[in-house]
Amino acid sequence: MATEDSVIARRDGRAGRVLINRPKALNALDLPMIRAIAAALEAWRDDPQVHLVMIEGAGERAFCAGGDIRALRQHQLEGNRAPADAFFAEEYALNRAIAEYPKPYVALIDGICMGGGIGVSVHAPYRVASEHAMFAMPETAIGFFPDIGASFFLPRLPGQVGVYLGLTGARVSGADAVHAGLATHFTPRAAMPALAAALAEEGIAALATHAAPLPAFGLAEARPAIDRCFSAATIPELLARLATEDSAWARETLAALGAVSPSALFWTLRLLREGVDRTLAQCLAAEFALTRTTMAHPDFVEGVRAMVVDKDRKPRWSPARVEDVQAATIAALFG
Ligand code: QUE
Repeated sequence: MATEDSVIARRDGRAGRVLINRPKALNALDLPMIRAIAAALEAWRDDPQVHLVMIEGAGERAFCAGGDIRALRQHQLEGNRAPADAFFAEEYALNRAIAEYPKPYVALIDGICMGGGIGVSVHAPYRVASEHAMFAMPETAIGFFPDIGASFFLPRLPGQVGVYLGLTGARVSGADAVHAGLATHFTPRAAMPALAAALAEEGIAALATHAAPLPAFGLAEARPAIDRCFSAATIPELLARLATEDSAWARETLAALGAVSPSALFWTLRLLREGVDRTLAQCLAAEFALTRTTMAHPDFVEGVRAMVVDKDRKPRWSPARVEDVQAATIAALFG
């Protein structure tokens, strides 16, 4: 059955190994895949032969590019809420199970890691990124919001870096992911198979012996401006602060924020600020509630159309301008 092949779970020495195996779809997660990963973790929880868990993506391009958002858009268009409820409930339960897993869990990230891919890695204690890793939380570009526990982990990254990443969808290299706190170790692609073999043979101690020197933080120069601008209380204030910065980074960042859903900027900033005082479980519950209201906003269907379905990259947001987003409309989405 295809759903069995899309996740391969096997024991290798001291390790339980999960391979996310849908490389043609950049290993994007659907509900059967989420169930298969959850089932493997459950089976290994009390298996004395399994001392740690490893998770990898098949192929050279992606660890995991997110969720099967195209199918969720189609169900939304048909007025069928049940598939999204099931998908997000089980995806977020898996995110939490990973955070609370009683054995070491190591994600080997050697390619694209976005959205749901971050969800099956960032909550674990060990996230190894290669020079081919590319991290992003790009959901504002599809009229959605950074979910999978992002309202817990983004506000806990250094300064305002997480808020910057969550609003802009900016891409982060493997080395920068370590500096930013999304990853914990930097290991080149060429050393990944040896690391996996050593983890299977020796256990978690092998992590320390396969690291490479970490390149400098690509965002170091922008860090003061990130903290100055992304600490703003509102989106208009944030944009006004960026406009006073005279740098290529500020101009690129304004352009990035100008392309995503204006409404998504508002609901994402509110969600991320509220996450500061919440537990992971509380964040996931708030995110689940927000999936129901934001998916019914026209920007979700339009954003997925423009970025994932038609790929014209020309979404027609409603409203189209930040100035026209109504505070009451955003507040209503939070119930
Ligand atoms: C923004 C996003 C996503 C995206 C593109 C964006 C996203 C997502 C996918 C995606 C990737 C691979 C697939 C697929 C969907 O693309 O969240 O079906 O095979 O899951 O610009 O947030």
